[in-house]
Amino acid sequence: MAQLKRAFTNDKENEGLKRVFINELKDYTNQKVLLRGWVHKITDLSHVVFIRLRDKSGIIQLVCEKNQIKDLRLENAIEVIGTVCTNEKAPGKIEIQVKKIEIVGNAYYDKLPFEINSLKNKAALETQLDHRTISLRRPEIRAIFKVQNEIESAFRNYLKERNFEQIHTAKIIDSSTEGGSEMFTVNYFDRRSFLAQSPQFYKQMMVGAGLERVFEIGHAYRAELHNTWRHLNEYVSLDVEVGFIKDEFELMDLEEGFINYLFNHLNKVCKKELEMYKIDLPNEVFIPRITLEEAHDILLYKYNKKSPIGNIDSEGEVLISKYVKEKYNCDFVFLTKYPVSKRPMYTMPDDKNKDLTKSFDLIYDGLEITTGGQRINDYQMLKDNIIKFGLNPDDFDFYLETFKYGMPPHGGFAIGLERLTMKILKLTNIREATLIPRDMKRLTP
Ligand code: AMO
Repeated sequence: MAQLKRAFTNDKENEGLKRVFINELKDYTNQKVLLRGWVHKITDLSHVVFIRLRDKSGIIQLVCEKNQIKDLRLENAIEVIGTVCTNEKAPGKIEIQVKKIEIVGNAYYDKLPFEINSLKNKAALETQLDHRTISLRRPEIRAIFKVQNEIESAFRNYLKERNFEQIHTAKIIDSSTEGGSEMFTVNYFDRRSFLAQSPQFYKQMMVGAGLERVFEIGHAYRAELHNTWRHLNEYVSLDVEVGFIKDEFELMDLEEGFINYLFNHLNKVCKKELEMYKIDLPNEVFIPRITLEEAHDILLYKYNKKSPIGNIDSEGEVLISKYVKEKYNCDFVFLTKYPVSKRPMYTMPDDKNKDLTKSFDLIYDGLEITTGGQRINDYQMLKDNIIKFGLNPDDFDFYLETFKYGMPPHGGFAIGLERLTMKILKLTNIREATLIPRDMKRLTP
């Protein structure tokens, strides 16, 4: 281990210096440091050359002499030894007086596919995605994934603080969870299997297994024939399932609590990234809850907008968000009580009206980011419902088994990570919030 550490820091070759990240430099004024990163910009003023060095934490100005930068090109990976100096005129008010620069990663390109160091000349999204690792070098693109990373941390921490436990469930599965034909098939030795559309069954089964409160952060696969700004064929699902609940409103409370926790967290740890995108997140959010029927009425009477039976379409999502923003000054709205006919077979019917379910969607700034609800927890009722949906209970033996052994009232929800990221940063295409997007046309990089 000691040997490994030494090799990693390369102390001997680097005058005994440990690598410092750019965002730590303010603690090293007037000291000699070792920096590593990429050449972001070169400004040659003939008597002196300014280089902007970029690492994962930021950008710093290097002051070099001409002979120190021989053969240096944009995006070379370099190691730099120099002294940290304060300079009122330098961006960030500190700069590095360079003693030595060494190229540790050569550049072999003729021309960069697009500019990395300028906010202007933004290449088309498809070009950026074609060259994903190059586009990610742009600080404003990296910022999206810093925010996404922090969403994930907040989700995990919020739930762990509430006695939830993280699970990882199988993605190669035997049968559909959400219904419909939108599944990818996979050859599984001599059988056909599918890629999971959602960890739905497994998260419920884990509640029944005695874990009671679980969450999963994992990929979900949808073979949907939608090539739109809000659909992916592989996305990250933030899934939650809770045992011993009273009703679906408890789940909405839990999700509302998460949104508040998240916004506070992002306001603390992603200040720079939010500023880059000019985003101002409120510290407190009260999310109105309206039934789907009320939403239909509002859309019809206020906007003359007819909705599909048992749902609202994407135009309806935008209009209902507009209404809630004007009336409650809130970017979110829970729509509740979806009809039985529009929800999967595991959804608990409403206590008062058996045509409705104890389910909900969360709409954020014109886009559905969550579906959730209470589930049927009675074995016989679930089995009957599977038959009512025209399915064969034998296909669901593995799922139904848990329900024979005292399944508590339970429910949960799932949030699409990329959709949430996209909406927080007001991006216009879900692919921008996806590190390696998979859509109907894209299977590389
Ligand atoms: P649903 O199918 O509504 O519900 O999915 C939940 C959330 O996942 C995201 N999402 C998608 N994101 C990008 N591209 C897609 N093609 C895509 N499809 C879904 C959305 C959506 O709101 N098992 C239930 C959840 C539950 O009840 O716990 C389910 O998967 O943000």
